[in-house]
Amino acid sequence: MRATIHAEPEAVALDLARTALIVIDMQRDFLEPGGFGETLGNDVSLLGAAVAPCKAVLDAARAAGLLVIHTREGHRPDLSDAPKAKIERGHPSMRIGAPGPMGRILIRGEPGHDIIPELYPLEGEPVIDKPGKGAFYATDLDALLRNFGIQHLLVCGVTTEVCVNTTVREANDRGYRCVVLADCCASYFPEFHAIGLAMIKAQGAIFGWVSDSSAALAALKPPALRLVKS
Ligand code: C5J
Repeated sequence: MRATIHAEPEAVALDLARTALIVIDMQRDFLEPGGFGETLGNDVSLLGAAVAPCKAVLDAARAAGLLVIHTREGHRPDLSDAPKAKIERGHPSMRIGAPGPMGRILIRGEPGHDIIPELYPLEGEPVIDKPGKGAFYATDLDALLRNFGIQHLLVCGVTTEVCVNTTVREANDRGYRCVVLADCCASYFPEFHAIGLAMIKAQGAIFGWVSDSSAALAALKPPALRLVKS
């Protein structure tokens, strides 16, 4: 099924059978108090605005039969996949691997590492565990997308300027066309959110396109409903 999504700098034609929704790092460690995001001194409540729009798009993507992929940033319990340079970076209140209120910070299998209940993956939806900021680095995401014949990605998640931006750049270099849904993404820094989106769509969509949840919902509606005014 074909659809057009309104986006900047221009609308994008989608083949929905070749379009996946990717939800990046909507984990308790980033969105809830006591996790990795808060250890870095951030106000994690700022990410909450993305949850409802993201949930609406997730529900619509599932109803439209899109491939839905979730990612989680985190490390093995023995930290063998965590570069020292990452663990030692900055002056967080707790470092990666330290015991926090939601378990060890950014460690796979711990409560804080898991996806928030509102956006929890359904049985069968692929979850990509990634050690880095980009979802293609040291994962099988590219193989999975190619095997499903995916050409377009609708992108949601946190944070806009870090894992969303890095993943979109990686995807773009691999030939995927990314449409980032602005209100389904968030940052601890509203100005970085804005500039992160501006960078993606600048210069004629240098890395990708920027749209929003209402445009995505319109594009994902069954064709018979698209003509009906709401
Ligand atoms: C960060 C992410 N900000 N998911 N991770 O460290 O954006």
